[in-house]
Amino acid sequence: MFNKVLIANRGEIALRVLRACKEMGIKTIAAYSKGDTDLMHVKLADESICLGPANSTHSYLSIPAVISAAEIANADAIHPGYGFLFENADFAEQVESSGFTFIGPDADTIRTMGDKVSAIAAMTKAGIQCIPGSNGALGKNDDTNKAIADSIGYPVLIKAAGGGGGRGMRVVHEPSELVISIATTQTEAQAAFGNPVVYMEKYLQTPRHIEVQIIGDGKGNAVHIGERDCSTQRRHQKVIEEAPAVGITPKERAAIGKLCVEACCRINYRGAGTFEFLYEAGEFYFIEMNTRIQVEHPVSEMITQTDLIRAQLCVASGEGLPYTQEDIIFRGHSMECRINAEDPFTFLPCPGVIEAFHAPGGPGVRMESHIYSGYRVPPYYDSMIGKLITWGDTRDIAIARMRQALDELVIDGIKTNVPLHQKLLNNKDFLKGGTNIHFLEELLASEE
Ligand code: MV4
Repeated sequence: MFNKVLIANRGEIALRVLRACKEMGIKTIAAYSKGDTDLMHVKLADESICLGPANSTHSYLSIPAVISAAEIANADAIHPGYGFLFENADFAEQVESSGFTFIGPDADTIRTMGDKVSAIAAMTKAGIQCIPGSNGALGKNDDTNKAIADSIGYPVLIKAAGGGGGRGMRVVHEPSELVISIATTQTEAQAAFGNPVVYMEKYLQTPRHIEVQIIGDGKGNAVHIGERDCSTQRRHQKVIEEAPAVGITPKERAAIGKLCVEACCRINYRGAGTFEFLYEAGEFYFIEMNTRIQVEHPVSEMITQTDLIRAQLCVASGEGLPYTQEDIIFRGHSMECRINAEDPFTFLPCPGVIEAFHAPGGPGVRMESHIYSGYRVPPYYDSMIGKLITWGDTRDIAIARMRQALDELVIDGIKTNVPLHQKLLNNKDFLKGGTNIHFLEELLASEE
């Protein structure tokens, strides 16, 4: 196992990684920015190194700054968390070539999955169902592209190979719009990602977003930790996630999980990862793979009694997977509310000083947050200040615990989205479960 790990991130995930390291007897180095000197994990870490100014371009996003910090502190490995340099293949490569272990997949895997066209090709080859589409980059021939769209059937979606997470997409409703839509998406993709390549898929109108958590050892072994439903989102920002997904039977779970595990084994996947699917009419369609630990990993941990950060450290150090598939037993239901420092109506960020903080408690309640009374939420970064996670034997119990936990939670001094969560937890469609990716935006629009 590692002696010392550098945590190249901030906020709740930095604290989460620090906790796992401490528990395992691993020394920690907090690499932080000048805007983050008051972070909880900076105080708790064995050592801390300032990366640079608050502006993340010159701190959390600076590859030389992070690698120099690892050298100065004599780290064995670097944990990227999520966000910042997490899915940057060049970073992973430079970490390894500088003699440190990157806690995540190898650079080639990150590169393959970062390009959505090559990701879809790899997954199709591995036997995973993708959305009917162009099966590759679109060429310059308008007639060929029209023929592809005709055979798929309208509406179709033009997506940028360099996109992902909702960036660089355009729906096309009829043939007359196709050629111009392809050209516009190419131009935007070149500007946004430096890559003009686009591809085409059938546009699914009311899917759910269901993703499968996996972890592989890089030696051809992998396990799945079940699925999560992340459909409750606004502008591609997830708001509530849960596991398991309502309506997915143990048989379906085992089947989609097995496919993902087989795909991981085939590509010798190392580390934690997520297969993202759109789920419509009882079918899973692969859209993207995330090569990182995700914000919503706790709901999977809660229903399986696993620790995914510990597992990441185990596979990265070469110790191997801490469990086999038979060890993963699904029990109960878990839900996560992302707590953001933002106006609950306008969604504008609301940084500032937290005058009082009180965390909820009780059975099946887990607060993942770095905030404390007196902490100033800086204006430079993401507005997520924590996650409230509950578990119960049933979904109803997880929800009842979440309602109570949200009532107990005190965050004074700044605005948060807690009222939005409280509204969702009293919405009859949400309570029924199985709402699609448009549910929250439609709900908000209906109230205007
Ligand atoms: C789609 C789609 C419908 N049909 N692909 C958006 C983010 C990126 N991960 C993929 N996305 C979508 N791809 C086809 N063929 C609808 C979305 C989509 C979406 C997906 C997941 C979660 C939220 C979403 C919100 C809007 C659109």
